[in-house]
Amino acid sequence: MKKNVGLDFKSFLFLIILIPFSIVSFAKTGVGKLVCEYHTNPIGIDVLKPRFSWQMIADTQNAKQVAYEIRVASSAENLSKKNNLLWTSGKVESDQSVNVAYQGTPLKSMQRAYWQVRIWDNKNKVSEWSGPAYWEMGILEKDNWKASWITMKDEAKSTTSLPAQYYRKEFSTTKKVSSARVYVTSLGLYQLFLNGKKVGDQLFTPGFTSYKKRIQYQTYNVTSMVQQKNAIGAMVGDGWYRGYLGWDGLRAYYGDQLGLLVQLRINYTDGTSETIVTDDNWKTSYGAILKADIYNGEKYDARLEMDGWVKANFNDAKWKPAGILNHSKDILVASNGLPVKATQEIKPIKTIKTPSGELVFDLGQNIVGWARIKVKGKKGDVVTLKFAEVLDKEGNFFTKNLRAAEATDIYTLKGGAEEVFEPHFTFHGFRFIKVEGPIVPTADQITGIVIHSDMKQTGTFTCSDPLINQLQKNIQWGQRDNFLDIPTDCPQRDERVGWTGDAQVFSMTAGFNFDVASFYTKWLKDLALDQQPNGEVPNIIPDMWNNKLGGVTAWGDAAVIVPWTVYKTYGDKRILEQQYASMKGWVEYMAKNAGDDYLWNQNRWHWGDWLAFHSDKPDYAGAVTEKDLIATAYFNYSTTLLSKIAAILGNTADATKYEKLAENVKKAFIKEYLTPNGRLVSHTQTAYALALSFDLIPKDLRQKSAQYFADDVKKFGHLTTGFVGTPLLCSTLSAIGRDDLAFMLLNRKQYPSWLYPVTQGATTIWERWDTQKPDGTIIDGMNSFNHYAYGAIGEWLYTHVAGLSIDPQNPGYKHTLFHPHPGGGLTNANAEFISLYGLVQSAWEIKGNDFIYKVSIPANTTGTVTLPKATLNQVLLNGSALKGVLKKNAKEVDNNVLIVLGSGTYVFSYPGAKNIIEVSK
Ligand code: RAM
Repeated sequence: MKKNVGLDFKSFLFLIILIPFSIVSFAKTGVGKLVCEYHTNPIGIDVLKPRFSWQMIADTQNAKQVAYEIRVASSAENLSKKNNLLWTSGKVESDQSVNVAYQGTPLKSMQRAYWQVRIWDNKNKVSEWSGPAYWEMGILEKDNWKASWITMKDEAKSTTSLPAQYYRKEFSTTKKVSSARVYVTSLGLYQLFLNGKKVGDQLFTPGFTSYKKRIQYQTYNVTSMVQQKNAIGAMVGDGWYRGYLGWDGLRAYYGDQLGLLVQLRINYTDGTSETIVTDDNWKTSYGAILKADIYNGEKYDARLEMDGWVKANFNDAKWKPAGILNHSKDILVASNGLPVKATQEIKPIKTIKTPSGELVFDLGQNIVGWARIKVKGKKGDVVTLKFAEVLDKEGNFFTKNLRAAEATDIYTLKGGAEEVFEPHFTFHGFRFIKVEGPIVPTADQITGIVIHSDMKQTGTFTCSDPLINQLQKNIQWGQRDNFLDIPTDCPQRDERVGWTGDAQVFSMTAGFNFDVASFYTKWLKDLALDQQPNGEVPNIIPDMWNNKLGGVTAWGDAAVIVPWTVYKTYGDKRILEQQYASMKGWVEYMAKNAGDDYLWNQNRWHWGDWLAFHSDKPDYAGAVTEKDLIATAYFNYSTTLLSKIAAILGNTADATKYEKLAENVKKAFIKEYLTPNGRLVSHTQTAYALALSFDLIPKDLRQKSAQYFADDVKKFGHLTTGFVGTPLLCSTLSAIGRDDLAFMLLNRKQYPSWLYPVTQGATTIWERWDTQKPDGTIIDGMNSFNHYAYGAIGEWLYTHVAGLSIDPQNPGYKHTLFHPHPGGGLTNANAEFISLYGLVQSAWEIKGNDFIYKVSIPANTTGTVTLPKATLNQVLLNGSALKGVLKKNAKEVDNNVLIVLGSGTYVFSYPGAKNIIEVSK
């Protein structure tokens, strides 16, 4: 008997060989990449019904999920034993694998839950249960906040920046810690420390929200940091709350007192717990940060450092007791956005002595963040660092475009060993660093630190033209540099605020480049809160200006368009529900303004086609688009979207109401702005791009309007559009069958064009077409080298040039439309996108006379491929003629071949490249 139980050598070998095979065969249908509310294992969230997404893993074509089962428990052990489940979905016949909402027992404050999922595929195979993932709730009930807001009592009032405040408290534990979480926020920006170490790697916490209405707190797992004798402390700087904000030279918009709120919850292995909270037992002091302002920079005196201030047994006799601050805790919300982090380090590529004798380091890339320096010198020696995006025509350091932002960090040495400095509560937008002595670091003692909201890169676009590839890089850098907790217009001057128009026009491109789901979800909450009771959407969000600029066209429309983008890109229906009242408010606001004639044309302020091309030549002056035409066009567009959204949400009454309203606006637009001959009263590229892409031209006149549009592009030979027209320009030309003109605009290298800045060495997108003139002159004042708005061309590169688009009927890449448009002399283009389902790819190449097209469709999704200028008989799949199901699913339409496909990777090829190139010339 015994003998039979043991393994003989042969069977052992057999098993060794067999095991990997069985793993491979399990892997055929599996689940992975579990996320909850777009995050892997998030902690401290306050979404009461969190949503789960997972990826189906399959190595066969046409893989589909036909059912899923989710189970949730309060511990990993319970989950595996199926004990005390918080929720079990049972087997749900559904192909949904994205954003499935939790439906279990209501979740409690600070509760952790573990979940796992398994799926059934369309071949009736059930996967293994996924490994467990988890999420953890934050503080949900108001009375769970035991901590008090504290502040520095009797701080002298000041009209300029004040030093950062330091807070500390010591405490001991006697029992064994099983888990510890700290919940923390501030009025101003904080950095939290426990026993000498910074807690977490997040920066610019608690983030920028509409502070009077909501303030985020962050949750950190500090289990491994708690000791027997502890010191906890925080530095709090002015930040957006109390620092300078906006171009008026004003500060302290949200309050003139900084504050801190910390609640540390320690659970012990014996089942008891303890909570350490901010109260008047904490102590406070100023320290080495003498000034910390986002625009102006940080002044740090290392001689004033208080060694060991966040360690136990520090002598804080000179510190003063903190005061209790009477500030609401009802406005506290969990932080569910994307934390700001330092993501890259960049070394100078050049050390420059400018003609006027300045010592300047060139990072070779316009970044956002700061410089870390290492220096050695005497106590009291000073290093001054200044930041600039460019050198001027003569090669000197140029900061006139920063306007009032001083962007200067000053470090005073404590002396002795090598010292390392990086600032805490400021950021700069820069490529060049000017160093003023007496102490000057060398190039290898300087490092550029890149910071931004930590978005995963989801998209790549490349093609055969290096200049266009550089343009794409610049677009992506522009996004990194301006997605710093909120979508800013620019990161360097005395502005850096959430301009709604910029965000709106760039949102689709943003959603291709990086994962922005939770980033926008957070910002949209502030948009809704800062919206006026009459629905008016302020120009900037968060709006410290209290709507002083009023709600204007194409800017306020962010209320409708940005949620629509999130819905399209991630299939996120909840964002439509959450923002519905806000969207409706904005549309109703326009409707009220427009009145009975449906024209939003009263004499009021609009930015219009902001920063459009202006020419001095009288013949070419026709680039100004009337603002009220834009206003009525956008009124129609947002109303149309609202009607679609109402239908998606099952609100048929609103769907009909807004469809009617949109129709009336369209009729009014036609009557007021379109001649019976298809000409628009503003005979400009922007007007035609708007009217054609928003479907404001009756069918029988489209051809004529399209001709006027094309003629205008030809007349100028370049674009004339601004913030409003530019994002629609190439896509509208493509839509009217004029890829040739769209590519002409894309390929143009002289001003005005997208590639002109690239030829001038730009590493980000410029605010103006002529931010730097061909002769090197730079316009002073409002003129940024890092404004993403014109980068909105990125969407067209993905969707059109490479051919990868979302199907709005099946959003979030559940069904993808693949339709490449080769042209412009390009010989290849490749777009890749990491969707919630997995990698989607659209890549074409011209090889000799052959057109080769590769598509990848992730499991549990489908696609429709359009092969340009092809016939059914020509098309080869992986080198062989189309057959079987594929052949059945293929048809010829308008000289193209259309094929509906299930998941998988497919390589099509066919001759006729010459034909394709010809057509798109
Ligand atoms: C500028 C901003 C922004 C734009 C507004 C109208 O000050 O930088 O880009 O939206 O003006």
